[in-house]
Amino acid sequence: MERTKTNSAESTRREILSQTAVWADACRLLKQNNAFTDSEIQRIAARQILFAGCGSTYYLSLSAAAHLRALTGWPALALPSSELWLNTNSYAPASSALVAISRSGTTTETLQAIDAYHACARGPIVTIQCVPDTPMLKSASSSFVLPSGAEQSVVQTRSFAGMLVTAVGLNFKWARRDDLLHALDQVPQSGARLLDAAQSLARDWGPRLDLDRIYFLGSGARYGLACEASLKMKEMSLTNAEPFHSLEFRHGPKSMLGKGALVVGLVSEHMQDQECRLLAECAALGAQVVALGERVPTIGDGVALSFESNLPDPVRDVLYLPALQLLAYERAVAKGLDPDRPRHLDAVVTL
Ligand code: F1P
Repeated sequence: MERTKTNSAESTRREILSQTAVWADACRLLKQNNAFTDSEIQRIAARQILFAGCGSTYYLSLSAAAHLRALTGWPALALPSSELWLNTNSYAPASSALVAISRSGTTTETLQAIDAYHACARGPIVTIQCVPDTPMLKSASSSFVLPSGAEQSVVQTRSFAGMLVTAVGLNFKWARRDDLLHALDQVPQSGARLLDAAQSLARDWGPRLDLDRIYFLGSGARYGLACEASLKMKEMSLTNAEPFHSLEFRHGPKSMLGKGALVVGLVSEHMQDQECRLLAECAALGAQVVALGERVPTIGDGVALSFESNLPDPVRDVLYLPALQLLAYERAVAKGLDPDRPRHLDAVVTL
């Protein structure tokens, strides 16, 4: 399709397609930063670790907290920065550390949440961000700054993915899982190998404007990614999109299925049977199905993208993102929208 002037969208596309280099930078960054001694980790693990962010970075927090719980069994909780800022006493007292995540490092709610948490002196504050020398650093006991993740676009794509790799790597450091930290180094290469297939899937399914409602299903650490995919679809293509914990979809939302529905399954290896059974039910009720995962079957007359990374499950979550981001991008372009300039949105929310 000839890109008209309004469809320049070059920044978003460039940032999505360059993201595996940012993943590699995140892996290098993790080696430089030795977050916490054994005794500090024991103190942190004893109580709840909070992850906080806004919008995309809140959804990243959801994924990172679920990932840490699955990896270690530690109590980890994700919340919007505004909740920690304005309801500090509901969350801080039971906690032992805060991981604050912000692409810009200047979002008001996240800065206020950090100050509120610091005032409680509950434990160390770790920050993950893409812009150096921002106010977010002043209260941090440890910071992971990923400048190559910075974007011109409003919507987060490579920044989100790079910060996710960083958060996942931090979880491995806390869990003392050097084996998984080492495996994480292979992820950028696996992601680069996937980009062509992800672009092809997005070019086929993004322009399917006959599909007017989209559901993203994911469990565990993939639920936060389903939330992020849903937000990308709203921000870039102005499409009704909703995330659900996979099997929750049967409990009511299934009634929305029919010809105009697209269901995107972020299939987990350990839940594959249950999740693929659900996706098959969705196809039988008239929905189109896109299945993403390590090795996934085509369901109905939909499409499947298998990563075939042969990497351990805990390192693979970032591999879902390129296809999800490109799907929203291609749908926006097909609708004549410019993903570089999403309606009503700014790159940073300051209050
Ligand atoms: C977070 C944010 C998101 C929004 C969009 C732009 O900023 O404003 O709320 O969804 O992705 O970024 P930051 O605190 O991560 O800089």
